[in-house]
Amino acid sequence: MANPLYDGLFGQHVGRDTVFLHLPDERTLTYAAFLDMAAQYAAALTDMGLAPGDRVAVQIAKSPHALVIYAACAQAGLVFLPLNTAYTADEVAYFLENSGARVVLVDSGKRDAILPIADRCRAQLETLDADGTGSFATKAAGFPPHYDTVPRSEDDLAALLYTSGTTGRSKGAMLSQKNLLSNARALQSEWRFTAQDVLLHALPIFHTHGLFVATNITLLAGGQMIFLPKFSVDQMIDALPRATTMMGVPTFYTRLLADNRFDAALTRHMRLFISGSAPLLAETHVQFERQTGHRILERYGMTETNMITSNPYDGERRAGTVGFPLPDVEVKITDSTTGATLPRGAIGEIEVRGPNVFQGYWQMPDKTAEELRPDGFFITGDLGQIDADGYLSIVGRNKDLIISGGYNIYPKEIELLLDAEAGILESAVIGVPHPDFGESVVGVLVAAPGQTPDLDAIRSSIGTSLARFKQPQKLVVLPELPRNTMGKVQKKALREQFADVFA
Ligand code: MCA
Ligand code: AMP
Repeated sequence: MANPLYDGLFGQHVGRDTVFLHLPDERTLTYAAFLDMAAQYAAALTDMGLAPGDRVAVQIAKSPHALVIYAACAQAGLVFLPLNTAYTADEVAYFLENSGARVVLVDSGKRDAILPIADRCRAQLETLDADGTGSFATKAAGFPPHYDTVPRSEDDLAALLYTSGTTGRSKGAMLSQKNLLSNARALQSEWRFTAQDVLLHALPIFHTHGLFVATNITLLAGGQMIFLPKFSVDQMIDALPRATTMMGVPTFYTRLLADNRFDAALTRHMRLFISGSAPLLAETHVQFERQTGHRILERYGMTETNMITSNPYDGERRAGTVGFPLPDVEVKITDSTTGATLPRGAIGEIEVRGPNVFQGYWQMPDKTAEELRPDGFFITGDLGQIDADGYLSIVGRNKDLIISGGYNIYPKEIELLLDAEAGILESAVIGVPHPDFGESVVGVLVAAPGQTPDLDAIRSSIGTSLARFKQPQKLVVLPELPRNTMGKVQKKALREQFADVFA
């Protein structure tokens, strides 16, 4: 029996001496070196007592080694669970408890903070640093670079990716081998990725965008990546002449456009620029074409579904739209209340079905049932409209979600913390327009009777448990929150009131 994901992505379909990663300082990593290391890592994980289906939580800086762990998990039939490096120890504790991860890999700098949590959760902790050193690397170095790939079926779990929720509790999206592989194949073909492509990669690799969309497609094509540790305008401009394609969130593109070195001459040789994870303003699309002569290809996806739609490679890339459903993916627009399918042109809930759609939320059957219909359609929580030519536009959200610089932030999680602070009666967290991040977080507070909240103390208190990117960039105090006749907080009114705070 085979292992579809490992065979599909990492099978020996590329010359072993082909370069896979271009790293800073002109270093390179070949496919052979990458796969040999993956075999050693897989052997080390198996030696630690892990069996197929066990979860491996990973919170390490972006590096080739973080990708090697992903490959090793695929080869050993383990479930890869990547975590945002910005998450605090409190946040990591939840993911370890909820997932029952048997191993957690962290940078050595995080070891002391995470070790007590790992012990409590009975997870084995090992360190792995960006330079490839650490206790796990030492262990792995003791194994030969050969490992008998563990057989798996396409419905077996490949990854568990946590997405925040409207209740404030994160949910683990269970992604099967088929989910990942079918989507990578569809995108590779739609976007024409080949072994000649060199993808400029500056995204984090703990989310779908940088991990599955960018990396899986490159692996399938046998292409190369210029692998930057993080986004920096200078490094991007320096690397662009050696790339053929680039993927990014809208913030990448607005930052590049603000630099006058980013012009038609610098990008003339580029084949494709792709944007996603957050809305690309139509004006950014237009400015991009004016400044470079390229039309950005915008696509739409979610953690639970991988990619759903894409603007066409050939044909019109229509600004303000996310294009057409990918092959084998069905999209319909429904009435949020009744679930009935709406006619073309109507605005409603976007629902999606296909081999890309996840298996459900880890050990949360009720949450799964709320969002995944028995007939296989997943309710995205995004509001959309399909035009006469079949292009989908995302016109709003039916979920209380903020997207800041491509990161999702669920207000409930922050409101629960703010409500618990001294001197606070209640709070409402909203997203308002931000010139760099698209949206940014504002916390609106109401003081408990007779109290004057200490905003600095509140900031530092929530800072211990909440990743920095989720923390409100602004806290304001109001006498009361606007409510409708049913008593529900009117966030729309608050968003209007504070629309200009970051202008
Ligand atoms: C960093 N900071 C942020 C963000 N990023 N604050 C709000 N929103 C953010 N996105 C804060 C830091 O905590 C820090 O705060 C300060 O900004 C500067 O930090 P630094 O690390 O230098 O930030 P940066 O390098 O400028 O990062 C901005 C960024 C990055 C490049 C836009 O956030 C990024 O790479 N975003 C991509 C996210 C992504 O891959 N999303 C895909 C999700 P302080 O100075 O106060 O300490 S997958 C997905 O959505 C679906 C499936 C899809 O369709 O793709
Ligand atoms: P995540 O939970 O990180 O997977 O984020 C998924 C959400 O990102 C979707 O439900 C959308 O709201 C949003 N998203 C992704 N791509 C786009 C896009 N091209 N335009 C607008 N929103 C997008």
